[in-house]
Amino acid sequence: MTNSELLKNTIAQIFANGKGILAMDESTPTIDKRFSVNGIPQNVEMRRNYRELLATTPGLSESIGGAILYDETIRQQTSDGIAMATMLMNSGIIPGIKVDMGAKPLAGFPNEKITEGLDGLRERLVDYNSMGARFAKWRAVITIGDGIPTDACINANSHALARYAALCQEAGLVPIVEPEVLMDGNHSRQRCYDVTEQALKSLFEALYHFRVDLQSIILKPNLVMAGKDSSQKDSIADVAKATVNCFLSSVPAAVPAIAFLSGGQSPEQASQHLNAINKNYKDRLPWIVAFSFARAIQHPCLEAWKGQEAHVEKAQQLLYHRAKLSAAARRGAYKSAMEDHG
Ligand code: 5MM
Repeated sequence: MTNSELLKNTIAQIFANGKGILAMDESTPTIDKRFSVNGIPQNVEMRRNYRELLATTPGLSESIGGAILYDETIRQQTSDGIAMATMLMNSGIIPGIKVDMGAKPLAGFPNEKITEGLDGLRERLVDYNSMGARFAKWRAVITIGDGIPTDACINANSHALARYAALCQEAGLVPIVEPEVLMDGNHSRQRCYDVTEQALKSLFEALYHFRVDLQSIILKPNLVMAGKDSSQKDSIADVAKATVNCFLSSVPAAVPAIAFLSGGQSPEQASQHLNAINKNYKDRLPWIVAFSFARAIQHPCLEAWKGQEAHVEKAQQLLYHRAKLSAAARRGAYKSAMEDHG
């Protein structure tokens, strides 16, 4: 199999039969913050227990075709001594890995960030490949505020995403490219539309310049919606329409799949929005439109677990259910009545 066939084959497996991606790649500060909110001790063993709970959820592979791991997790084993990536692979879920080193302040540009991690990435990708990872993820963070984002911030992040993606393809790993326009702020839906469109156009220009094969990437973007502190209340139909229009004008049809992040929406909202896009615009979309949710799949599960062994079964049932609903939304078959059967 050529490298290009390998990458396309990985994408086909991840999204086969209406499946999507579970993002379980929170960095240590992020997962510790989520643990702290739920009164869960923040240490390496609890993080391992939680990631084992996620990876061993019975039936998860009915809805999840790929799971993104964090560096600490891919080096850990289940309590039966099986490497976490092998555990996932054995249950029919392709393991992936977050390879960026986080979003850091962009010098000279207050309140803006640049994602770091390109130094030594070629060597790290070889390591991750040998640990079983078949795809990777890099997240750029774009903030909307007074006078921001600047062109400099958007273009610097696009440049980094493109260099990362080229290195991944060279190493035989599918790059997930994630330019996230944050929901934080009181901006309007139109402002989110404009910034998302600019970020996507900048990204695809950079991917072109760095000779990235667009047929072998996965795009992980935000939805187009008003900021979470905005007085504008978006309807589900408004968000679906704005998102589809924005993406049709900025994402080439060569891209095989778009897998949305959830970005702080409630699990129900994330399902409703994805469902409306697939249900109402199916015939106009040249790409698979799926999900790569972290919070919108994990939230009820983490709340139920509370770090206690006695709650593992219930927590896994909730994870299974939320993954099922996300996959239903990918098919445009989600209905709010399904929420009751968790
Ligand atoms: C935007 O975050 C990604 C998707 O998660 P949500 O569906 O909750 O928005 C997520 O994969 C994120 O990139 C990872 O959790 C890593 O984030 P940190 O902040 O830990 O680097």
